[in-house]
Amino acid sequence: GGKMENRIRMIGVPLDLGQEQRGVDLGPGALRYAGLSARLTGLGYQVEDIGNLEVPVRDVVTAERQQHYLPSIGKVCETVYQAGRTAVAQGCIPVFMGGDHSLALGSIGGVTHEQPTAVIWVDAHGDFNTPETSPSGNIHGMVLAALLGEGHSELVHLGRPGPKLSGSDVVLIGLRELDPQEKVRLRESSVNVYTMRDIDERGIGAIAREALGKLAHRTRLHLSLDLDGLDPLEVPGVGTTSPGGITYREAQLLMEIIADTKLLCSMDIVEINPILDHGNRTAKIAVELAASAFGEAIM
Ligand code: 4U7
Ligand code: MN
Ligand code: MN
Ligand code: MN
Repeated sequence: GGKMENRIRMIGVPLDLGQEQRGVDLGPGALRYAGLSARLTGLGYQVEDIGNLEVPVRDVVTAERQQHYLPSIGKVCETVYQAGRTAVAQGCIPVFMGGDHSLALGSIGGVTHEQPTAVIWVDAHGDFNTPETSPSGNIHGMVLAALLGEGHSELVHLGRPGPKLSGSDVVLIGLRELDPQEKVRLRESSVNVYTMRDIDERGIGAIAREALGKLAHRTRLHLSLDLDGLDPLEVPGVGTTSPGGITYREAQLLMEIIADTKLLCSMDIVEINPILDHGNRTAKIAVELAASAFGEAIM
């Protein structure tokens, strides 16, 4: 591990079952249309797009609605897990194109199968609810908790038994909307948290460097980019908008500082909702950010 591989494998996961709004299942198409593959190829990577993994259409699995689609999300994430595990075993960098954030149960599970991996989780939300603390019951708000071993056992033991991460392997950046009990849980955890207040006070450059310092015990890095971490004024095409987010420029600097480490081994691009977007702007910005994270520099 450690050195950045030269092959990128794009994996579409048109999963919208982790939340209630229609449209996030169109994310992979929006990212392709915005030119993700060509941009990464232009950086010198060998890029392979393996298409979309099979995801049941929500209208077909209506019987699971009361369970918030837990069985189907579990099944999809098993396939995501295997795709991630395989990509890493074959020396590829998997880029998971969501879809909602629940796919990260599979992606992060899979990429940590052989070797531990640190995670930078960019988000307005903590995604740290359990079924007991969640006000919505939506799985996309429970993903990080499940990866750390708490919540639905179908999710906690997905792919391989037990937790996939420890709190100290994770940094959350961009938080500004936590549910009351989620906040308590997060405070009591060992997860490293940088809220919007931290970014406002200290600047994203300082935060990015400190965040990477907290993860220096690992030689592999996964970036889980929930586009709602950015400000909805700049990135309107997301389901759960929260005002006052990371600006485009701040996000660029964060990506560039991540690229400098050369440790980025896998990435999720999630929560893009093209139906709520204006002219595919959100996917275009996501492509710009992915290019920076994988080493594109201005000069
Ligand atoms: B996302 C929420 F209640 N906390 O649990 C919940 F506010 O992956 C939102 O970050 C979760 O977009 C958002 O449903 C999950 C809610
Ligand atoms: Mn979010
Ligand atoms: Mn999220
Ligand atoms: Mn969201």
